[in-house]
Amino acid sequence: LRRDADFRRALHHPGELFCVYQPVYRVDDGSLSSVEALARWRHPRDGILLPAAFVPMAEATGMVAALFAAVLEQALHEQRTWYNRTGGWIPIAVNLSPRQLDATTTEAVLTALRRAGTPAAALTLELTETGLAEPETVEAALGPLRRAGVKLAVDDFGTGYSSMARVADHGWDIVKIDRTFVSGIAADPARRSLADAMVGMAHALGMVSVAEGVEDPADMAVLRELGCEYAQGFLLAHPLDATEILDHIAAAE
Ligand code: G
Ligand code: G
Ligand code: NA
Ligand code: MN
Repeated sequence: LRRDADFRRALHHPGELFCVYQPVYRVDDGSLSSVEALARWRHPRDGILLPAAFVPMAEATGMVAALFAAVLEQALHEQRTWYNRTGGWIPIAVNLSPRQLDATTTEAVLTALRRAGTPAAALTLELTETGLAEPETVEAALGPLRRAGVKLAVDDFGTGYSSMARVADHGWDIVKIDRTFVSGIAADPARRSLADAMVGMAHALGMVSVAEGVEDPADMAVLRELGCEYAQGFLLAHPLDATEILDHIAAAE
């Protein structure tokens, strides 16, 4: 309970809640493709906290939409800074909680894009596969955003209980293959077959795939053979702060 009073206060303290950005790369040529915004909380006493230490509490106490709004605003602001420096929009992904699939979120996203002057296609929303449980709810909240051009990604694919067909029905764009299905694919033929099937299903349904949690160069080589388009993971880059992302972009130019 102390945590949730602290969090309520943090929502009004610029700087306590901030984002780090983990790059996503193209598998074929290794170029930067996009970045994912990951929330962090610089707690005044306890130091920097990871989402596991505050997202469930924010969900349980009705503060997850406010967290999302804070993350989205900062992410779009940084993205604008990168645009001003490079002249290109770097697509940015923001995580959504299944607890905020409502009209407030729909409006918050449309308003934030309009205010920031960001093209809708430069924003991706990530929702974990377990968040897809109620198709009508997902469609009502996210359908208008998809039609406006926002990209939708199913996160941690393979860990939930929704089928690929359901993802396809929603017209989602991106499947992020959970790291438990990526790690060890070079060493284990059964795991490789599973990853191959997941990438193949994504393609058959008109989606692209992102492998999460890539830590091993041998696994990366297999992803290339499987035709997985994008990869993210500690082998390629850890989450970086906004300034480091800019250096990263500059170095790639
Ligand atoms: O780096 P990491 O510990 O940040 O992320 C852990 C998990 O927290 C990931 O599953 C990620 O999707 C989730 N997460 C990160 N940032 C946010 C956020 O702003 N909102 C929500 N709902 N989840 C987030
Ligand atoms: O579910 P979400 O995928 O968005 O989770 C992102 C989380 O995974 C973050 O906590 C991030 O720090 C972590 N992460 C990113 N890349 C790797 C990796 O290569 N290995 C491991 N173990 N974790 C990773
Ligand atoms: Na995510
Ligand atoms: Mn994920």
